[in-house]
Amino acid sequence: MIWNDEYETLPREAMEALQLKRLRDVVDRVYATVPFYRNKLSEAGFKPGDLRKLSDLARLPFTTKSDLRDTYPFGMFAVPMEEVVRVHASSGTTGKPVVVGYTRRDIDTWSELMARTLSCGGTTSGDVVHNAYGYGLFTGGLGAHYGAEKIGATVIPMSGGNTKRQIMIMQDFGSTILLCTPSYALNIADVMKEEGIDPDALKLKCGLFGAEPWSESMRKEIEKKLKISALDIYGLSEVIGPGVSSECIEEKHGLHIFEDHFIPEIIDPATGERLPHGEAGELVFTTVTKEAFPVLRYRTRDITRLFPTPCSCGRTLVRMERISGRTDDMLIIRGVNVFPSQIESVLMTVEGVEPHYQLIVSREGSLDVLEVQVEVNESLFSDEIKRLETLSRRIEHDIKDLLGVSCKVKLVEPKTIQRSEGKAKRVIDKRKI
Ligand code: DLL
Repeated sequence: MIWNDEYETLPREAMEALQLKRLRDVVDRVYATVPFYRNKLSEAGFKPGDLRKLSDLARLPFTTKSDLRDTYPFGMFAVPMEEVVRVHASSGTTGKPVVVGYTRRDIDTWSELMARTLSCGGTTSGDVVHNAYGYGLFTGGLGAHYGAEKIGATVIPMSGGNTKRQIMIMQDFGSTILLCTPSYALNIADVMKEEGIDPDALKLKCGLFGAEPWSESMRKEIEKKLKISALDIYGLSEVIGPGVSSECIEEKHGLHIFEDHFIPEIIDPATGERLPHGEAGELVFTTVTKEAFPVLRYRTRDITRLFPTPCSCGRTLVRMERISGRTDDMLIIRGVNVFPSQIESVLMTVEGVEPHYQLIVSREGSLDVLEVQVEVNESLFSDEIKRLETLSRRIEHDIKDLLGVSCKVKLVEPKTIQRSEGKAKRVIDKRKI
């Protein structure tokens, strides 16, 4: 099912003409309103009007997460605050989040894009959409919510957590579409099994899963355990949130990018050179319709490749392969983006803790588990066990406070964590996805 026939099936030439028109418009707008972009564009010798063809995009400078940090919180907004009706935020590399803003029109655009995404999974006004993405600063909950309402479906705004209750509501309310992270979908399936609930007792048909990496084998497992079709959906706060690209139920092969709003490029992360279709590299997006928070050539750090092969669903939108990794050290733990540097910033506020630590991530059942091992100095380590335990609890609490993820802190003897001979290996990720 295609939500917006006109734009999702545009012939290539018409799509490129539309992209060029919109790209010129956004470059003019940010040049006029965002000092960061005016400076960056001027440094690159670029003036509004210089953009003649779509390929000129490759001459524009990149934008990175650290640019967003430097302009925290609202420095990248292209409209006055009176026009901003909503903000969301995602993890930055330090203690401060990245803040993104939306005008009323941006919220409409986002709702349209999420309506498209949900339609990729066959959602109609007759469906009951069980939305277990987190509501709050995270873009998942509210983004999906507005899209489902736009379709006219019945939305259950569950947010995450309390799995047994989620299952009860799904049974009682007759949920047909499930929205959550893929690992949470597996968790729901496991709890259903423990509770002796047969998936046939539910009306679920399809799930739209994203916000973290997953694999084909996880798809198969979710589909088998919940007896549904499982689709991959992708997005990031800096670009809009979910609603950037989505698989279609017809092929479940690659995610269609909503190119009339976001122009994708793949670059070599080392050189910044643009790579041709088919080659894997870092995904870069330019938003061409957003008003409050447009980004030019934003480096997502996500690795994928693009392929323009026609799709049997009828969409002409280019597809991206599922995300295969990242170029930085960001981890996603239970759907929350975590940078090792954020944990380090908490550890370094604690007296007696040494700057040697390691994060061990594993999966128990379908749940991510994070253990933080950190060295403490000799005098602290020889202290009473009780004091050490109190200290561990305090660090666990501070990490939870800052990042919103629970972890287990293990204080270890000086010199037990392996020293690096180059780049420190801060993370041991034992998850098999
Ligand atoms: O995770 C938006 C979202 C919400 C997408 C709900 C899909 C569903 P952020 O919190 O800003 O936004 O995190 C964005 O999550 O750069 C990827 O590294 C990762 N990510 C998102 N979707 C996928 C996916 C939301 N389908 C970061 N596969 C992105 C792999 C994903 N990684």
